[in-house]
Amino acid sequence: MSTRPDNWWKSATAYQIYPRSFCDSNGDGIGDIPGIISKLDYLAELGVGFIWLSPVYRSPMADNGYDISDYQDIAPEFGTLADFDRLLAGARERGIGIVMDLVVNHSSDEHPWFIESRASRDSAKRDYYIWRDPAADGGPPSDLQSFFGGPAWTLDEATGQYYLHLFDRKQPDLNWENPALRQAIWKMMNWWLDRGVAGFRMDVIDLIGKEVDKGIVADGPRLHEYLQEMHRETLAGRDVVTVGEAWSASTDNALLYCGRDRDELSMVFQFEHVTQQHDEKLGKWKPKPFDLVALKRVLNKWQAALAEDGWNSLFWGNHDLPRAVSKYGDDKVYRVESAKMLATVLHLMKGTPYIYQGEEFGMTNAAFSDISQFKDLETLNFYRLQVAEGVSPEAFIAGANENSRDNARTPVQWSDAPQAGFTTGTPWIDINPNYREINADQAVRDPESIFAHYRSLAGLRCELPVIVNGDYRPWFEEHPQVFAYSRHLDGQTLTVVANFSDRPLQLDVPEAMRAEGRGLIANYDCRDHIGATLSLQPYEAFAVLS
Ligand code: ISL
Ligand code: CA
Repeated sequence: MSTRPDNWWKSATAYQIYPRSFCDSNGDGIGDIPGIISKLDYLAELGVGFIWLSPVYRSPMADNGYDISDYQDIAPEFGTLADFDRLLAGARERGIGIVMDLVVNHSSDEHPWFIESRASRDSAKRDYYIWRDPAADGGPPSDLQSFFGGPAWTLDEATGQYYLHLFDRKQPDLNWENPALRQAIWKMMNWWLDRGVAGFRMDVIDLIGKEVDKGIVADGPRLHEYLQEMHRETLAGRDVVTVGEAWSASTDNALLYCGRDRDELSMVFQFEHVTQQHDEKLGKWKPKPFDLVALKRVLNKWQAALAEDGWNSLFWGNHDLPRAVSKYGDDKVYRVESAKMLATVLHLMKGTPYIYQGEEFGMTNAAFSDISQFKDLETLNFYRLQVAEGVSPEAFIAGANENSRDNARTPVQWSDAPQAGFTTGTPWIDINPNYREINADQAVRDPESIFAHYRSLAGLRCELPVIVNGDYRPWFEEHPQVFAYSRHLDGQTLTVVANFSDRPLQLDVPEAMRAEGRGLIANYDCRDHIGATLSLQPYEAFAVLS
């Protein structure tokens, strides 16, 4: 790694792999590590700098690997440690780093730590987890709810205490207040770092400082103390990238995680642009109509907040979110145009862009018709809860087809072959029938494809420092259809203009925004100047360097 430039992850384009749905090498219907290895050339061609690999550890798979029973082994359905080492080596040969998913807010209930912890009240590892006595009436210690629905406490009959699980009952929360637990985590992290991984994406990391007796879950008082200890004990002196998943991160506290003198993380995933679209009561199951002005307000605010210090992560989608083109674009008439527009707008902002598998050729939401097609425990739990409260199954499925996590989890559509070339067997979750038109094979061969567009963007990042380091200035902040901004560095200006709608439009361009120079990228005809007026086609987007 010593040949890499300083802060290599700032000019890199990241790519997320959700292994279960990526590529199946042995016909069992489940994606695996040899499948990933077989696609490394594809990822190199796309221009990926590092892969965020969703969990591949040994796991009972209650939450598809976000429930780990052995942090230092690979799940047999995904392969072996030897396969993993081959993946690391193959990626390294192509200049690609592998970033592991660090899931340490909780483990699986099948982890030996939890098995020992629950064995008796005075077990040596009792305190690795969060146990509390029942309330006076025998019920849960508090009314804290799990993010997956239902109480966050489950009674262990044998020892008569409740354990905390902010997610599924098969995901007991680890007790970060215990120094021995923290030491065990540092040891495990160093083991992976010594093996050669390029860093960590840290699952729900803003929850580790919780003070559960005070009802404080996210952004707890000891969070940053733990992250600094983690840095000291594992990351310091290593040239790695870290990104913390932090739903509670705001522009007020972001620099606590990634400020230059903090010695914590490289960046966080913040979700304000996602949650601002959710209903106050029913959350993501009842999304609000899309509001571009509100979306821009959030993204522009983050660009401003981390302008001088810290670093942004940029993403439209991940394995928990709907498909970008379905959520923010038009996945029917203007699928290609809008997918390219979304990539252009996102990848030319300041920060590290993350592509979620399949996004690079415009995969769409799942459009399931029956609840039996959904596999995600979160969706299935909320279905039960909400239907019991009177929501009709049809209404719930309509919401789930917009926002369920399964939208992102249908298998990657590699080709128009049977099962989309994902598997020779029966896939663990239904493949989107649109794979005959929408697939990687087609996209790689077509010079005008969404894939080609993403590849150009990744190339431009490496070529032009203004994309990586330039200042950010928004334009047309209150315009309901236009997303525009410029970037500035050393006398160069990069201007990005996008029509975020399916209607053509006419714009009067302020003097200071006009530009003349080199057309960098476009999804319609190339443009090398921005004059006093602009007319934009549906979802048109382009960038000019002047
Ligand atoms: O997807 C969500 C938003 O509705 C949350 O329910 C989600 O669980 C949250 O984003 C936290 O996500 C992370 O931790 C979970 C795991 O299920 C997710 O896949 C992971 O990204 C528990 O480990
Ligand atoms: Ca397999």
